[in-house]
Amino acid sequence: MAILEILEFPDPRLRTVAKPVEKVDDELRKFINDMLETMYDANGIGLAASQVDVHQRILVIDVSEERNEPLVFINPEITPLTDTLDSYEEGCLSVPGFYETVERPERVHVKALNKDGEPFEMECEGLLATCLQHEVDHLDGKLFVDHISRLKRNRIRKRIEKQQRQNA
Ligand code: GNR
Ligand code: NI
Repeated sequence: MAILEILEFPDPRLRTVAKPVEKVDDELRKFINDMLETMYDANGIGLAASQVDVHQRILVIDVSEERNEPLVFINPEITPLTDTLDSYEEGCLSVPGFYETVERPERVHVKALNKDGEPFEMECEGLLATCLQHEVDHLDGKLFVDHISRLKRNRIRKRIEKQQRQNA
């Protein structure tokens, strides 16, 4: 197991559109275990492969209290189930320290492969639906800050760039 480095906004690599996984094998499962370890270590409720600079359509989520219900989605396809939007104060491990309200469909259907490469489908709502859409955005090279005003986004970018300069 290994803890992977998480890319931070405005790193252009976060804008890469991830490619579908072609084969679910032991090597991929090892990477998925590293993603889960990285997500738990960072206290995140989700992580997309894009955030660790692997541009394949893989994401992991755990929205349980006890942090013992890992969900793995490979090649996820989501469809909104309602026009009703839900607002959540979103954060992102790639935009550390910033939280903004984002509206997204409150219920979605998802079809994906599990870690054994088997297809499954489920309906999601609440925080799970929000997190899933946030992670699929990452696979498409999008970040939650793309859903807020340009003014707010630029302000966040400048503050993170300043922090990165101080850490360098
Ligand atoms: O840990 C995370 N919390 C969170 C809170 C509200 C909406 C989405 C998220 S996902 C985020 C982890 C992350 O950056 N995943 O890409
Ligand atoms: Ni994120």
